[in-house]
Amino acid sequence: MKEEISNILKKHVDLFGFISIDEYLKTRSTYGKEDSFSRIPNFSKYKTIIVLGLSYPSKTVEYKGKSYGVLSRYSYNTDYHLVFKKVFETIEKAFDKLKIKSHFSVDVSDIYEKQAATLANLGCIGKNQLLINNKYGTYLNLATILVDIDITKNIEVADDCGDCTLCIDACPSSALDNGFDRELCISDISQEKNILSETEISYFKEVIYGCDICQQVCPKNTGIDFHLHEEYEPAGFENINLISLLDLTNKEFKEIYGKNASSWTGPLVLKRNAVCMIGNQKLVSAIPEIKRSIDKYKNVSWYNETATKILKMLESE
Ligand code: B12
Ligand code: SF4
Ligand code: SF4
Repeated sequence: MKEEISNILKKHVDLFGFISIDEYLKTRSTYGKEDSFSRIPNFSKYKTIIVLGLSYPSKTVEYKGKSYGVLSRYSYNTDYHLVFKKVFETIEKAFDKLKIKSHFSVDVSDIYEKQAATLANLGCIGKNQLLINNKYGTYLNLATILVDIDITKNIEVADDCGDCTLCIDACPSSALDNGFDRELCISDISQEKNILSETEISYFKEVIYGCDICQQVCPKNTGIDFHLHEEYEPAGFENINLISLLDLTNKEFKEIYGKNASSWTGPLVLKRNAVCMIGNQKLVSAIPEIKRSIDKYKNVSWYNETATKILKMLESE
């Protein structure tokens, strides 16, 4: 059965591994984690976690320069949740034929995908906090399928970081200095609906959403650039004109970015980030657009207060 399952998975994902739910739960409890798994119906009937990986290219598009903001690499085209969903629908049909019951999840599950992946011997978690696989490096998106049969795991040895500290040294916000501080991570700052401090505003130089620096400096990613999925190739909207973005209506935003990973948090977060970049790039000519947006979103304090700070910065130029 393991071979039949592996043959199905090979056709649809780049990477997969197996870990028994018992081992996952035992390891998890050593970290004091006692989640209820309430979001997974009939959790107790499942026996194995299959961890799936889809690789995405590392090659970035050229940054268009002043008055543009570029997306981080994983969000160049189709949201990986949608890509995985499609893959899973096909796998589920094949599993059904084998009478295997399965439950798929990506991101929102109670399963910590990176940790499940390490237990399935797919790699190690680097000091950049990401799963590093020997073949694909860190340029992977992960998901899991629970199945109601036992499958033994493969034995493979993963390298660890050794003495390297390149990602810690390169992180602009020192988020990796003591393990990981989520609130300092620029990727988090670029996705959360918060009023940004001057230091946080200063991080928005070229990249408008997400952050790839700790992947780009990682020697485990050297020479790794797999182009295996059309959905992860540049879609043509990675370089975003900052002023045009401010003028987009919600409907127009949805039409362009609706299926993109950057859109899950809504257009206003991206617009707030655009205003930060306009401030850092000293685009004084954008003052009227910023004023219009402050007026339009006057009831959204996290947007308004951040944009007002930047407006003052620009007006004093
Ligand atoms: C929330 C989230 C974020 C947040 C916080 C990330 C973080 N490191 O905590 C933010 C927005 C910052 C973020 C950023 C990014 N993310 Co993110 N993120 C997630 C998400 C949805 C949940 C992670 C989480 O909060 N876990 C809960 C917390 C409590 O876990 P924790 O911090 O690891 O710590 C606890 C556990 O690890 C536990 N523990 C420790 N050891 C063990 C062992 C076992 C067995 C168990 C069970 C538990 C356990 O104890 C710790 C303390 O309580 C995952 C998907 C998922 N479901 O796993 C993707 C995920 C980790 N992100 C991913 C990616 C790609 C990114 C970015 C690169 C995106 C970008 N370009 O901007 C950046 C990278 C930032 C970085 N250096 O980590 C990928 C990682 C792929 C990979 N190769 O590893 C994932 C897996 C998404 C996916 N489905 O592909 N992310
Ligand atoms: S994603 Fe960026 S800010 Fe976050 S830890 Fe990595 S380098 Fe630092
Ligand atoms: S840059 Fe170095 S320390 Fe950081 S994850 Fe890569 S190998 Fe590990």
